[in-house]
Amino acid sequence: MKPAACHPVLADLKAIVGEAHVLTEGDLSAFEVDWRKRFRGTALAVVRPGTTLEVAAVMRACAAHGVALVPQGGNTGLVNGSTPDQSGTQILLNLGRMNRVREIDDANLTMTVEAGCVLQAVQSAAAQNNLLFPLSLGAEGSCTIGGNLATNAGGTQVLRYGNARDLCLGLEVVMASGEIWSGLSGLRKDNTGYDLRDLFIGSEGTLGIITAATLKLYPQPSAVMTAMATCESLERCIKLLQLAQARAGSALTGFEVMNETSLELVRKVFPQLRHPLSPSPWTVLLELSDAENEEHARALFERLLEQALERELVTDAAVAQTLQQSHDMWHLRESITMASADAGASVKHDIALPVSRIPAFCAQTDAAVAQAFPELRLLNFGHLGDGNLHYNLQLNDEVDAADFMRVRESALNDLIYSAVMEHGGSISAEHGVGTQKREQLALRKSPVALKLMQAIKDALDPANLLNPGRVLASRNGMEGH
Ligand code: FAD
Ligand code: 2HG
Ligand code: ZN
Repeated sequence: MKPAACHPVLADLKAIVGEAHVLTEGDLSAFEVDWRKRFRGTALAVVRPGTTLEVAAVMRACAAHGVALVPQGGNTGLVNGSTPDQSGTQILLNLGRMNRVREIDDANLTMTVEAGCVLQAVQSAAAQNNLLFPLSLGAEGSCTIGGNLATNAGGTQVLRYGNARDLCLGLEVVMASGEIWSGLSGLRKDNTGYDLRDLFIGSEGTLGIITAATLKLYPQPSAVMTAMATCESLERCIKLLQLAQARAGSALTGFEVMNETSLELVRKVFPQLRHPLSPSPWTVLLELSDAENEEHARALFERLLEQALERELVTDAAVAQTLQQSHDMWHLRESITMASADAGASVKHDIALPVSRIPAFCAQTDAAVAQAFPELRLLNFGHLGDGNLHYNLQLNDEVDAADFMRVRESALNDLIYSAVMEHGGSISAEHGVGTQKREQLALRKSPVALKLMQAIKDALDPANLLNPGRVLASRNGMEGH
């Protein structure tokens, strides 16, 4: 039993959600350890509510006892936002039991789902109605829609459909007071005052607990085709992107890049995966979605790649001929994060830059990192079409990871984030801030922006009970690690 297992809030919580859904004993590591296994917290209890009313009652009980609460969906976040700190005083509120699809309105092209619905289940529910919910990311088998909205997740379809924020029309949120804001509107237009929905999206559990969402759906495209191409330089990848956008317009639904070091690691860790093209400095994965038919999409792809070859933008290209080949191509791209985790420690930077500045940023930063940190390997990959790179540095086996993180990580982050700011970028394109980028955010965001953010936090969560120490530093000593 945990030392704090007799805390008076626990009796209240058991009365609200039932004893079976207040976990204090046994192996709680699936909830208490983050996906990357970098942070191990200790919760006062893991609480698993089944309804919005239960969430509201849990929140009120925590508020009455002055107990802080960490909302959690699938625990796939990459910035240490979804696990408790080490104090043993925080309630871990896991939304996983709230996984019902409440409504699908095919005429309005919307669906309303509970926050704990796994993203893949949301996609499947839409597909069963011959509709598309386009949000798509490597963690879709375990991340939840609540977590996706709380982090404003991006993924591989942003180019065409936008990120999680663009795919959400309404929210239901439990406030720090325990009140419920019922904003589950399916309206595409509503100008009645401040946009409360957008306040909660991307707030990483620090302003309210998302319990349900109304999401935008789209007609299923008749054909989706995938291709891979190799390029000698990032400049050529960008020229290929411009060509693809000019030729395919909104039919271009994905444009991902991978440097050779990323794919080399995938080859090493997952030798069974098929690579359609030979190693090259850069490999691009393109996806076209077509409203007409497969022949149309294939012809468009073939013309596009022929032109790219003629203009020497690409050195080689392959269009997937079967669904299996298409899955194999995506599998390579989606395996980089797993391969990196398998190979050991890394320092991640999920940065955004104007696409036009990416070559200059990389030329400058690659050289500076290679000089100052010769022991690191650069895995540079990501959503080039969105100007979002995963500029990750993999530690090699000879480096003591704990030592590196303690002594050198912040100098590495400073180097990279200074260059990001110099080139007009952002230190987080999609994973968010959590505790991992909290200090950097305080350095890089304008004082006015930080003051506004703090004012919003103070207004919505005056006692600092919701995910304290995430995004913004705590002002009452409650820290998140
Ligand atoms: P969690 O990890 O449980 O939580 C994330 C944050 O949201 C925490 O701050 C938590 O407190 C808060 N939160 C969770 N649920 C709620 C709720 N109901 N109400 C309020 N706050 C809540 N991200 C991308 O953007 N694009 C990608 O392509 C991408 N790919 C990934 C691939 C892999 C293999 C992995 C492991 C992660 C990836 N991620 C990606 C990162 C991650 O942000 C997403 O997986 C996802 O959005 C997190 O959802 P989750 O349910 O796991 O949230
Ligand atoms: C992706 O695009 C995810 O695959 C994860 O955002 C990136 O591993 C990473 O840093
Ligand atoms: Zn990503």
